[in-house]
Amino acid sequence: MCGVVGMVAQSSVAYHLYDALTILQHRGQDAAGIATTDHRRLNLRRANGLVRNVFRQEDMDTLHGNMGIAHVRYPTAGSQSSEESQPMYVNSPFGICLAHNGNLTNDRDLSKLLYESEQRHINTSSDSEVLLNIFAHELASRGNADTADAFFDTVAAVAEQAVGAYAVVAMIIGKGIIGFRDPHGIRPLCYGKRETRSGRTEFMITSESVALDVLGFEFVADVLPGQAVYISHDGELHVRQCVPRKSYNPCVFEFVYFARRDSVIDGISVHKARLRMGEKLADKVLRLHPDHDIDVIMPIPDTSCTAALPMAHRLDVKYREGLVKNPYIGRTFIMPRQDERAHSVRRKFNTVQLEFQDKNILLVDDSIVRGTTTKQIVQLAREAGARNVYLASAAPPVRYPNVYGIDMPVASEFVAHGQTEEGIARYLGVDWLVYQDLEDLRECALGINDDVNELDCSVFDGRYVTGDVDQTYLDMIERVRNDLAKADVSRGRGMQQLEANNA
Ligand code: PIN
Repeated sequence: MCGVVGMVAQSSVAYHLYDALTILQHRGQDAAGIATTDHRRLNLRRANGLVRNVFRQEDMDTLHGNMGIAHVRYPTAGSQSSEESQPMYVNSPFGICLAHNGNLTNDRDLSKLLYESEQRHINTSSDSEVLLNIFAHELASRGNADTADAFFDTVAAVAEQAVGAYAVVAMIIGKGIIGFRDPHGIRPLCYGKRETRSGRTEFMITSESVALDVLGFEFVADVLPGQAVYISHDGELHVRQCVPRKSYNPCVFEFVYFARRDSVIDGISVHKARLRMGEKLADKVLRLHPDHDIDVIMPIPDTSCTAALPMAHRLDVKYREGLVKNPYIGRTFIMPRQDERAHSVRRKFNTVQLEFQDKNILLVDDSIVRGTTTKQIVQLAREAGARNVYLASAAPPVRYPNVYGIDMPVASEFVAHGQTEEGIARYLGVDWLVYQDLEDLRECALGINDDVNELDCSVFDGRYVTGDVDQTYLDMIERVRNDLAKADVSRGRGMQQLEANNA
């Protein structure tokens, strides 16, 4: 998963991009990058690590210019090498930089085609480099054209070839910044504007509206599926529907876990969706366990706190934050290797014993993926003296891989893979387990914006909206994306990274 941002300002843009990246940091902690231009040179700093570790004062001093794009990364398909951090750059035509959130499902075919027909060499295993080169090739084929129309035609040609999920910001040196989104609108992208003291307008395009809020931009609109937004370097805004929308299918996992709850994605408040998840989950608990003996509702922080509070109200049970999380340790879920994740759970969570002693605790989590973190937390609850430990998940069982840019690895790693709910409860060590129904989850986010007619729920139902994902493809990503392959690529790097992040 990744976060992207692009900005056209009236003064130096580097510190604004840095601030925006720190706000999007939850979307990826593996690498960060900023590219700016003063219309002549491209200035680029990108490296592995957290935003605060990647950019030193001397790096910031080199990032001149009023226009730039930036990226935070968690790798979904490629390796974790710093060469695959973004923005990525290609020198022709004009000099183009690109930052991508999402994952293409046909990048291997496109890469082959680029080499065979255009002699373009793709030097990394990143689908974002493929996307950049398709964009560059299509723009080059329009001669010297450098108008908004030429850039929009380029996006249309890209959308005809690229399959999968993409929310992109690209910078064309000396020209402007363009943001575009795949025809299903799977990954989020929105834009906003603000006025300078001298009355000139500055624009930002970004993954989540929270970045607009915090930097004082007024939200203008979501970039719609198949749409593009171009802002010229002198601050003129152009919007065009480049290809017809195929559907409006934002990824449900943004609402479950990934996005910050103070973001509004495609007109849907993430916070509101999570509150609803809690209410619906409470209803299901009441249906299945009408005579429950729960003493305490306890979120596994942080994401699930929003759902757990309305659950407690609806069940008329005390809400207690008995698990304390060390905020200085990265999100274990998005640490790439299993050994890194397992190691950090105990360092990350501790218990307030008096909240557990002799009580029946209902733990609430936003989702259960591998189950490894959850299992250890259940164990912690028992060690703290809980009489019974129950578990409720605000999302249904994760059973299918994510191919659209969230690192939900391979089916065989999911705790729900080939398991009944009873089997999962046994493995996790809970007395009973309740999962949200998929239909209820969909209802939590749908019906708020009538324009959004569906959600990408592929990790729960195995239905891939792009229509090209079959077992052969899933087998292939299983080979590429398993933890071992990643560990091989980055051998020896995992613990160093962990230490750098915790520094
Ligand atoms: C954690 C959000 N959330 C917790 C991410 C754990 C799955 N995990 C998905 C639960 S945070 S496991 O507080 O927002 O950082 O099922 O893989 O063990």
